Amino acid sequence: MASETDTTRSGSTPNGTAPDPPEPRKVALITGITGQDGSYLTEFLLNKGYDVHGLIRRSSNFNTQRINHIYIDPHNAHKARMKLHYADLTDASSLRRWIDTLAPNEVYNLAAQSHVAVSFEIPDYTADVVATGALRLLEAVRSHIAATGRTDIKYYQAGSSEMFGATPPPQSETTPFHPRSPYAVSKCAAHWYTVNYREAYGLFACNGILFNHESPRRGENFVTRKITRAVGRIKVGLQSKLFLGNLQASRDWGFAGDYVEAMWMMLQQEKPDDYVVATEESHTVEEFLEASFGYVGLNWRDHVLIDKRYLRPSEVDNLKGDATKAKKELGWKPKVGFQQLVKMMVDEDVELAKREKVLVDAGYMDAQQQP
Ligand code: NDP
Ligand code: GDR
Repeated sequence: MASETDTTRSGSTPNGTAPDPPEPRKVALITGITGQDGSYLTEFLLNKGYDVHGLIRRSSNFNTQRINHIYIDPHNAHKARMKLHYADLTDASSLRRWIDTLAPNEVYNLAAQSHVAVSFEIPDYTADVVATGALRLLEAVRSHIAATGRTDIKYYQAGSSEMFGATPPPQSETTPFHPRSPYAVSKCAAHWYTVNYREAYGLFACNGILFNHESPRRGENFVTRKITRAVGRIKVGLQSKLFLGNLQASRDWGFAGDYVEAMWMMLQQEKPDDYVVATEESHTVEEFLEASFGYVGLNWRDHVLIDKRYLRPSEVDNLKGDATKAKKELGWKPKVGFQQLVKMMVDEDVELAKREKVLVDAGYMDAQQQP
């Protein structure tokens, strides 16, 4: 994390002249800061010396678990480099207010109803947050620029490989979109809003078209984490069955920690542009099962059952990115490969399951319950 002393340096230079005033810290504003990517991006930007502001939505439960480790109590606010504010992508006034108040240099729009299957259940809410939400935020940035004359604001839009949908791999920036869910259609709209604000108003706005990226912080109802959570719990005896849907879908799975770096890199370029970010390697859900159960000496076939509830009305069969442009122009490349990702997730989830087991054995938790 950036040192506090950075802004409190004083004194004169060896030749007696007054030192240059310290560079003001860059300010980043992140929507979706409580999500998987928001937490990694926050850590990354704090390490780069940014002040980070995050927009969080009101919840009846605490929703800051992924960033608690970097949160500093407001009573010690002078030490805090990350601050949280209430807003919602469905509330334009809150977005405009925080853009005006915080005057960020970089805006990362990561907030979304990000679950593809759930988007079939709540399609218009998904569109409101994912598509119109992006438009509201772009409009807040545009009107802030119009009111202040600032030229130093950059915008990142969290685009998705789901936009390619039914178009066969390899998928690159020039591959046509063929979205297969309300979520993916909404991401296409957000993509084109971003392009339009770049063309119409000269906004420095980039679309990252990111393929699936996972981590131990991945939401537990995405397939990789659902599997590694089950592996951990089966290994320690808290669970025996795992219900899944389509095992033949193929995804290009990378590590979220690598992918947030690409987001930042896009905003450091001279010109705004759109980039595919991917490992260029694809695996089926079944291969993920083999790798994760096999890693702890289990056979997935003894535990996995198919539940039709997890099949989607229209599926995306095969995603595999071509990240040539990001590699060439950004100098980005993934550091964590498939097997390493699986091991990282399984290791953490076995440890988590062991802690749960202690609570279950002591009678503080039901085996069915998850903390
Ligand atoms: P998560 O689902 O982990 O996080 C989503 C975030 O959005 C959470 O902070 C959530 O808040 C917030 N959010 C949801 N609805 C609203 C709303 N109405 N107003 C404000 N905030 C809201 O997603 P990821 O971190 O995995 O993904 C980040 C972004 O990247 C998303 O836009 C996703 O669609 C996109 N993406 C993700 C990929 C991946 O593989 N992870 C690949 C490609 C794109 P809360 O914590 O309160 O729920
Ligand atoms: P995805 O991720 O839809 O690619 O979207 P998810 O992990 O949900 O599904 C991947 C594949 O696994 C199949 N699958 C199951 N999926 C879930 N969630 N639960 C199951 O039980 C199950 N069984 C099989 C799915 O059918 C699918 O084919 C993610 C999200 O992070 C999006 O926000 C992001 O834009 C894309 O990745 C890129």
